Amino acid sequence: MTTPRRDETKGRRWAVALPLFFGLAALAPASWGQTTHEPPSAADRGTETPNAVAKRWFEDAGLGVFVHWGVYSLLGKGEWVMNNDKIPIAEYQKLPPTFNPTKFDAEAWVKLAKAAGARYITITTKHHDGFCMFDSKLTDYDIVDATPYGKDPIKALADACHKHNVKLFFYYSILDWRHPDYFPLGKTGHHAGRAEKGDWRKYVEYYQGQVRELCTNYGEIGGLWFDGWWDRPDADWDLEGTYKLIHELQPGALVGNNHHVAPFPGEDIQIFEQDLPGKNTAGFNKAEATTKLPLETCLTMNRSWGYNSADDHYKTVEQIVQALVGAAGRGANLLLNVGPKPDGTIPAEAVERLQALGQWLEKYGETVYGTRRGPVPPAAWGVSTAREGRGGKAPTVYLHVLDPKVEALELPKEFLPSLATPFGTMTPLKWTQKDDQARLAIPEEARTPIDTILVVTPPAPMDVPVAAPLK
Ligand code: FHN
Repeated sequence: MTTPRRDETKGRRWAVALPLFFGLAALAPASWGQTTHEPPSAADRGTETPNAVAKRWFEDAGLGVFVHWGVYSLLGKGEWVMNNDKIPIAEYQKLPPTFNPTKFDAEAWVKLAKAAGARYITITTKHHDGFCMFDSKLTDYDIVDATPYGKDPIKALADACHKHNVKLFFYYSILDWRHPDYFPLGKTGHHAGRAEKGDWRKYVEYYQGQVRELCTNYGEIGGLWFDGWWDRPDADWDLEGTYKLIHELQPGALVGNNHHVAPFPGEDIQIFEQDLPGKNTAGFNKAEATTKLPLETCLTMNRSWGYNSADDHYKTVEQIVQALVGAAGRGANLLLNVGPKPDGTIPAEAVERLQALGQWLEKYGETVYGTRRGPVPPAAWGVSTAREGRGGKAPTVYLHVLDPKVEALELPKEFLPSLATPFGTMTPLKWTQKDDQARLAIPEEARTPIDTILVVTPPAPMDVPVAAPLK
């Protein structure tokens, strides 16, 4: 999807409007100082490691689509149904022979993700139930060997992603409720009817072997997204070895682990679940947001990850856009989840929302893609994002006012003198200075539903304490 660029209008704004307001002093070139991962200079780009390139790509990406899909989808009660309904392995194993997602269309999924404005897809290759949605030579408990479908949807998705220039990340649960060597058991999976024995080393070998398969059989991938560590936080998972393997096999692949604690060595992104970085309303995120790694918030579109036929608690488009913008203002991508049906189609409610999000991004994408969190910390009124000016030009700050009732913003006086205009207009808004604060008035006619975006080019870079915990 192409994002409209503002560079031409921005140039005009500077050339025509600015001297009228503040004089040429405001044109002082700036090196934008408040991002954690500053874009490298053109000279440095050639020497960047694939890992650094991938991290920068990730930070620029803004939005991903998360897909929770497995044999649990057949029961329409979410991906935890085996554990929640205390279904023993012997019963649960009756699901794969009835799983035949004939309507699965990898190309349609990728096109939908693109239409939503997503730059990547993260899909469950194995969830906690242990069933593999990819062709694994290390087990028969996979979609190719154990279902009438008999094909590898991950391969089809990888091909479609490559074709349409969308990156593909693999969710992989290291927690496994079925594998006989996942022993001792952790906090969950106690009703699976498993024998009270197993060789943990063998289990680690098994999961690492599958990671090797995922890094070898699907061409270039975006990365691995692990989950389930929290089931056995004290176990020896040999994550170091796992991460090394991934980085060796796929130097441009990023490693994330949804363990809910501060990042471990070898991880390339920090993940937050159901909350924006710095928040913990859902109780998962005990760790503070690091400033050292790119961040990502994963979020359900209703209240379930896997398909849940009874869950109609869908977020509104407004809530989803505000989550995306709220994430961007905290330096994070949004990984927005869908739970496809057992036939391989994506629920209509999710399709509608993805399309609407794409329409919003089509118009306002430049205030999200390629930005970093801005110099104004998240506040009750909204957030700021920022992008470095091209060719040494001053940076651009986007103030996202998410509360339409807000009539004015109190900002640091370092914003003065500057031109502030509502996005897509050349109409300057009025600043007044009061003590140490610059007050920016937002008249009613300048406000737009969902997100009033004000574009400001401050006269000089502003140092903000990015290391401070986010509010
Ligand atoms: O238990 C899983 C859950 O099913 C889902 O996959 C989410 C996605 O972030 N992660 C786990 C809980 O942390």
